[in-house]
Amino acid sequence: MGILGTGVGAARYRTDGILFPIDVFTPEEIAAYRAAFDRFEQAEGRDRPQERNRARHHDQEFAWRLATDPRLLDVMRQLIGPDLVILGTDFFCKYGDPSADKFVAWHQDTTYWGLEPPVAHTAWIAIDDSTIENGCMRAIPGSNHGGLVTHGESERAGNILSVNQEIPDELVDSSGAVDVVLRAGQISIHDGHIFHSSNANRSTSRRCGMTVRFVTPDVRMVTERSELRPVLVAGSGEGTSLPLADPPFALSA
Ligand SMILES: O=C(O)CCC(=O)C(=O)O
Repeated sequence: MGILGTGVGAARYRTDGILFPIDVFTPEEIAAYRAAFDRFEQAEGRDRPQERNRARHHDQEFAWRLATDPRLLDVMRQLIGPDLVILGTDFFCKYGDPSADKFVAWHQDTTYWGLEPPVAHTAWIAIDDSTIENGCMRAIPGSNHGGLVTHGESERAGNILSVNQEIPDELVDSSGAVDVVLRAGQISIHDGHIFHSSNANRSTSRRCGMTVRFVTPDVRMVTERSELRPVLVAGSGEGTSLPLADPPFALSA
């Protein structure tokens, strides 16, 4: 039956565009992954993983193991089908410094990803606890059904999105927004069309998550994105036009 149980989770995901919290990693497992991430962050500096580095699952085994954990792939299969390609991974970290105003503006993921159709799904893995105080993700359930909207540029300093994009205020009704609170080791899944954001970290501790961007092999990349090296992690990629890379490490059984 899989980690999501009956089909209720998949039906809710289709309606809401977001599903959480889903228990995937045990406290011991995520503590080991956090230690690996801490070493990576220390070696590379805080900003490197922060800079939307989309391919570190290709050279960091801990990131590959997180992204391709069989339980996570099982969740994704239940939501989007048997054939799964990882398009990229990112780290979203906000540090516990009350003076740091880093936030994520309201946006839809697939606006600028150059995909046709623009359909992708993200697993957000909580490396640290993600709480209202430390700036957990927020999302507006159901906002995934209105198509992609034109984004503008944020006028507020501190938006950590790659091109400072933001959905104009008049298009965002945040009255129905939910706080995607997760314990370390839990994950959420969101649709690439859902309106989502996150507030600044007002706590004294780090809030870090790793995102894993999934597509199905029928999706095409219509914009050249050399930093993305899609990799097939489940099922068949037959007939795909995606420039599939070899898996950097073996998949877990
Ligand atoms: O981690 C965050 O605060 C935002 C994440 C996000 O925007 C995304 O996963 O697309």
